[in-house]
Amino acid sequence: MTGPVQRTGSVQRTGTVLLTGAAGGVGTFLRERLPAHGHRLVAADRLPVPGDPDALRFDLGDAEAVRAAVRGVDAVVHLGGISVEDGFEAILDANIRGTYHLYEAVRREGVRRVVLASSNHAVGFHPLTGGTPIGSDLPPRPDTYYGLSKAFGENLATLYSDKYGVQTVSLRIGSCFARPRSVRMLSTWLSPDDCARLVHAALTAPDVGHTVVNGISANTRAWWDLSSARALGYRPRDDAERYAGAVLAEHGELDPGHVDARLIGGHFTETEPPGGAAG
Ligand code: NAI
Ligand code: 15L
Repeated sequence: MTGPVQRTGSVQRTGTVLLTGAAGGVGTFLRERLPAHGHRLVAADRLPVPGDPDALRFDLGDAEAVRAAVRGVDAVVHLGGISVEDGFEAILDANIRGTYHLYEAVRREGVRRVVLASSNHAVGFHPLTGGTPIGSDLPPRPDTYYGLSKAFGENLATLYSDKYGVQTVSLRIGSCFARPRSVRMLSTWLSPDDCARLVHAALTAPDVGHTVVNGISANTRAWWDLSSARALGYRPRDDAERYAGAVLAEHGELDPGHVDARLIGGHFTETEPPGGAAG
């Protein structure tokens, strides 16, 4: 292939896509949905991937295994790593070294496109702006070592784009679960179907360089501006509001002084790593 996109009839195909973190929550949503968007997946995780005996199994700390996994693929969707706060050493190994190994492998094997799972926690200490939509151009302000590792991933993507021409779309994902679990998630929810739409847009948009986009559904209570994601072709169809009655009946409205109503990262800003920083 000469670029990340091939057109076959009305379906845009990106060829073979390596999906790291395929055994996890988002990985499972995408394994179920991306093939319908025209993508052929190779699943990978350090754990067995349920229902996929052909999935690759390796730790992102193993640079040679990572390189072998990307050999011959057309793009990578990189979800693998620790997805919540943890001790610094654990985050360093899985998220920082692991993402470095991924980019080195991609560069050396000539893979042109990465879709990188970043997070709202890369910018979690920014205040909520009370009505003004928050763009995807916020500078890093991590709320945890986890968020710091996501800011690292975004910076690494910029370096590999500028220096080596590896293209990346970094997704600052809000909360991707089957349904919103809290009042905060009425704003931050990314539905599984919209997640697949967003990843498809990120895989197929031309000439992205390194583009950072916010990743949520078309939520009535959204804080985030989706214009950069829409510019890639993302058209969200879901809205967390359909769950608002049930969520509010369970949790009640947020007090304006609650951290989930004041800061992008919400309660992550008050989260300590288990066992202390070196845990
Ligand atoms: P998850 O924790 O369910 O899945 C992560 C997967 O990565 C797991 O299957 C795990 O086995 C694998 N993994 C962890 N360390 C690894 C290593 N060293 N080597 C190989 N595989 C390893 O997380 P989830 O929710 O599916 O999130 C996927 C990605 O999206 C993560 O990078 C997460 O940080 C990011 N994200 C998720 C959000 C969400 O709401 N689910 C929000 C923002 C970002
Ligand atoms: C994340 O980055 C986490 O991976 C996920 O578990 C959620 O906590 C999400 O952010 C969120 O902010 O709701």
